[in-house]
Amino acid sequence: MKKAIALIVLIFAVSSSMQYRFEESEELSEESVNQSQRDERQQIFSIIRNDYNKALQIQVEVQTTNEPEVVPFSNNSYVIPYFTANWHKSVEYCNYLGLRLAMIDSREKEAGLYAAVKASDVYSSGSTLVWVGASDLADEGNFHWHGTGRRVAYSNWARRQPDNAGAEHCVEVGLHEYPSLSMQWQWNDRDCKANRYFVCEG
Ligand SMILES: [Ca+2]
Repeated sequence: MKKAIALIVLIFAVSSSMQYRFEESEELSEESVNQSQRDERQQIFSIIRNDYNKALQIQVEVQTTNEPEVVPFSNNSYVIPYFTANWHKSVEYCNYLGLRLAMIDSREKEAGLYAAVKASDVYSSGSTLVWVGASDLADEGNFHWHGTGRRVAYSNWARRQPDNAGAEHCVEVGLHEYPSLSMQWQWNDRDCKANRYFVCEG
């Protein structure tokens, strides 16, 4: 009986002591969260938040660059996606990239654009045509640059172009032999619904 009482007392004492230690440690931890530790926690949360945001950013970038049909070629400020689209879709896609369908406002710029096209995967020595961002959709006969709204001042039309044959309102440039039209790195007005490679610029 005495042994039993002793055991009960012992158990009580041990459990009380554990309880006390537990409470003590709780109290200690409460006390120990001083300002500097709170600041430290805040800093850690902030790092986690930043990393999370960074991770999101990386994910978005990976999603953007991993689209299988797009093999962008970058030269200076040009991006030339490796797929064809009608003129309107080309405008949209350049905008989607945060860019615009390319403008040509000088002989130098035209030479730079052709150099970029020639160095890209879309180039073929027999025929290479790309959309640029000019059209007379809004005002027949008066070509304007979509990206700036400015009238086309500099131009390099192929012979007898623009001819609005049928209904041609968008500007393709490059190298091509049509049955009745020879384009030697020159411009032609063309049906906006035709599919062409295109050049975006930053
Ligand atoms: Ca034409």
